[in-house]
Amino acid sequence: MKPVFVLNGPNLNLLGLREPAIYGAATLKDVETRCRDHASSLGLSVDFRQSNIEGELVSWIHEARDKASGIAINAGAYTHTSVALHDALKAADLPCVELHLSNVYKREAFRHTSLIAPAVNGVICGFGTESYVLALTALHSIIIANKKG
Ligand code: CA2
Repeated sequence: MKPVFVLNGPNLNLLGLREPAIYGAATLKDVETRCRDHASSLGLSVDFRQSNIEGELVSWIHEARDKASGIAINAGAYTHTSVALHDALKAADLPCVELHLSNVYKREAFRHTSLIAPAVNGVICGFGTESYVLALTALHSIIIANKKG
């Protein structure tokens, strides 16, 4: 099976290095390891990437159309601003799950709006690193259901 793309947006390279009270102590490398372990327990593989550049994330979503079986995306702050990511996810025509480490609804009002949520199957937020694990489980369920249907 093609890998699941796990895409991470701006500033997530700083995970574990700053603001542990909000985002926890795990580094992005720790998150990647957790994703790889969980994916392999589900029989999936992951292609794990991070970029601070909106256009690079758009290009990776385009790449996923041919090379991935689904997308789990923490688009970081672009979640709240990016029509380009919305359009790319819609065009990807793949199972997609949006995820966030923090509960964005307990935070500033500008984080309460997601421009990408209408372009994905579902949204997971507020569970720290576990949000990635839950997103992979959800993607796996959608992929299996699509195969049966
Ligand atoms: O909770 C999440 O996962 C977010 O996607 C994280 C974004 C934020 O803009 C979203 O509203 C919610 C920010 C990622 C920045 O991560 C940092 C990690 C450590 C230090 C500074 C930033």
